[in-house]
Amino acid sequence: MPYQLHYWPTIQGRGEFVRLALEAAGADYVDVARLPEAEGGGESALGERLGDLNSARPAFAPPFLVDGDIVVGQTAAILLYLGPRLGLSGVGESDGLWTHQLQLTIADAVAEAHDTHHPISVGAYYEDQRDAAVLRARAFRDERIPKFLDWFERVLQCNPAGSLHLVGDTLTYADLSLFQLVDGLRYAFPKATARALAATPAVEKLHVNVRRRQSVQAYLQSPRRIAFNEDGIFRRYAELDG
Ligand SMILES: N[C@@H](CCC(=O)N[C@@H](CS)C(=O)NCC(=O)O)C(=O)O
Repeated sequence: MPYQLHYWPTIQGRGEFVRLALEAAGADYVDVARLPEAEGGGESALGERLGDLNSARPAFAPPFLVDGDIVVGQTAAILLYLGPRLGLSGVGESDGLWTHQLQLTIADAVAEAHDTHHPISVGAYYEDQRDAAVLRARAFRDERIPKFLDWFERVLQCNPAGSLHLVGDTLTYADLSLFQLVDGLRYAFPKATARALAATPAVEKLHVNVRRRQSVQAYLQSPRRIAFNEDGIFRRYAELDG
């Protein structure tokens, strides 16, 4: 039975962290909402599933993963579940826990990146909160991007198995997610991210190396990879970069 990923069909968003893990591992999965409506896909199917009153353990928001009887929501929890099954969470409990912590930190950074364009309300238009967004983005660029990337640089440099991976000496979903975080930051804040990456060479190298992996490269070049756009989490608004 293929894994079923349920996520918005037109954005990378948080679903991309799950897509990358499934793709990098060559897992059998269906991106359900991207199927035609006639085949049970589309946004309406996603909404129906979220609103299913028969579910005793409903997901709060996409992404969520269905694997037989199991339904897992929350990006970091989905990856915690998939990690050992896909061979992407290192070796043993300690590596698994560390990989999960790294993912939760990436989730923090993703939430902050989102809040640069929606600092007042998730439900209001960007244009109606642009002034606050400009202030929020400045602080994110000047303080938070360097702080997050510096911390990941330190983790890479301190890894006893070498600075090519965050955990041990093999690929984990944390490496894939850091790749995606850097990719998103580079899209949304090209100038600020270039400055931060100049001081974090191991992070930059990880980004290059993950992109070069055969399965990742094949995915990125496929129609399954949705391009960044201004409906997703990482949005390019010239007034927010600098
Ligand atoms: N903490 C959750 C956040 C999930 C989330 O915010 N999903 C967004 C799309 S990326 C959504 O559709 N949210 C709808 C809502 O919060 O009402 C996760 O990491 O999965």
